[in-house]
Amino acid sequence: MSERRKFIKKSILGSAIFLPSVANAFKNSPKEILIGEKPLILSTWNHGLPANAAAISKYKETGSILDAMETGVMDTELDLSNLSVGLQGLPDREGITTLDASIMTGDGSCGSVAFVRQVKHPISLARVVMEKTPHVMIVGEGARQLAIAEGFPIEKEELSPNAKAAYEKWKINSKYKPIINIENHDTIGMIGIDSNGNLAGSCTTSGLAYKMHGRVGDSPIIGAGLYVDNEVGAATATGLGESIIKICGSFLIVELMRQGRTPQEACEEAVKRLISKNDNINDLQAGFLAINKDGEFGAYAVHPGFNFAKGTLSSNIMIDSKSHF
Ligand code: SD4
Repeated sequence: MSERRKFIKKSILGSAIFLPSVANAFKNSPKEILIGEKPLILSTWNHGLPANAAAISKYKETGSILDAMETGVMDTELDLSNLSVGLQGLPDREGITTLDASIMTGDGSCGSVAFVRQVKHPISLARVVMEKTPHVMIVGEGARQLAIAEGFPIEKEELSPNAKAAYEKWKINSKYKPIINIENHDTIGMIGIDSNGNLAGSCTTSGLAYKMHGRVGDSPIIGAGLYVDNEVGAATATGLGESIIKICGSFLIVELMRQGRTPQEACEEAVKRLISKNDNINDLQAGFLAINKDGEFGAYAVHPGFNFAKGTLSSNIMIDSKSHF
């Protein structure tokens, strides 16, 4: 570790309170190494703030970073103003809302569900897959059946008023050009480290608006939307799932950190890779968050506009991510 890194680490970790200059340092100097306190929780977009608050309060209650990751994103799954997470999310082109979610802990345990209908908390169903089945991923009707067997309430299949209005509008032209650009996104990816250095993460979404029925994005794909390894760190993704799956985005970031890159450098390298593998780059947005086992963190996106919430026991703030363009 360089003397400068050691110094930053010492001076920030030495202080129990959050230094506001960290947010500015991030804005002004993307290559800067950012040190977070432990526990530290990062989550994507503005809804990350209430999600972090829910996660932190759960962590204080149970001391479990896994519980925190589940409870945190459950808050977003219930947020009626969010059109990309939970049953109130925008539907596919048939008018049906289908959900994807994944959860993972640093020992390699993971679970996910995809293309699931009528389940309010797909993240909790993903946790059931991880903890109660010998499988990693269960999809579609099988996932719904698992939810029923586990006593999850099955919701009536109807669009929220906001989603219905948006879908009716879309149907007028019903152009099949599903995109996630700098305006339409909202998936929540959350990663966290506890005070002992154990990592976990969660990711949940209704996916791409007006997608083909059955389309699954990166969020429930372990290694694409989420990856966690206690030996190294954790990463999560948001944005156009197809572009993220192509580069195994979250796994790539964790492996780059394993090779010695900082979280920030690893996120930047993943964005570069994503840009090199996708030619529709002007039309797509994608962003990554990463934490390493020392509590250093990073974020980077293809286009401007990506932000994330950073929560500790004593603070919860939004930070603007740097971007390639
Ligand atoms: C997907 N990655 O299904 C998700 C969508 C997303 O912000 O992240 N939106 O492709």
